[in-house]
Amino acid sequence: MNNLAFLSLGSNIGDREKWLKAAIRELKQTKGIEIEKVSSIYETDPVGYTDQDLFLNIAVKITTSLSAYELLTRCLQIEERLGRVRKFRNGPRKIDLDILLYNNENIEMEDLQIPHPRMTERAFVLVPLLEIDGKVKLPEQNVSLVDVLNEIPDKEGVRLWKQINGEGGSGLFES
Ligand code: PH2
Ligand code: MG
Ligand code: MG
Repeated sequence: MNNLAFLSLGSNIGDREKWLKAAIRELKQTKGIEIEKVSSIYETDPVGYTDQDLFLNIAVKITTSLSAYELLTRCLQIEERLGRVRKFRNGPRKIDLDILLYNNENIEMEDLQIPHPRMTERAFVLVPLLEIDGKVKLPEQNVSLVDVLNEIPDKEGVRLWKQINGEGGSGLFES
């Protein structure tokens, strides 16, 4: 498990917590993925397309032997397995798994960009991410993501919904 990655998960359809838990379970069951840390759950106002229900968002820290592209493929498989239907961009979804960071790499492929190109504009990504690692940085940049978050105007759209209950591990999502 020699690669470190951070993921952002979101859901705003049906039993949102159930979809997040199911996605964590699928990640855990993946050979080559070890869950290191899961954030508290935040309830967040929709960003981009605003005429939809509130989201639950979390961040997850993993170590993995998968390449970034294999990890993307696995994330998309999990979305599919959990029955995600894609209607339109930024629209409602049962479950979304996005790769935020993969080691310190910059990856520019047609269907995979790392760091996630919109992560620095989104408080619903940065608040949970910084909860699990307050020192995380963008590759080759010496800017603190805490400072980036402080510049974002919509932070009040991100509210703690269920606090992590344990030390380390995946707290809320154990068993
Ligand atoms: N995901 C989007 C678009 N807008 N808004 C919130 N609050 N949470 C999300 O996960 C989200 C969003 C596209 O993936
Ligand atoms: Mg997304
Ligand atoms: Mg996505």
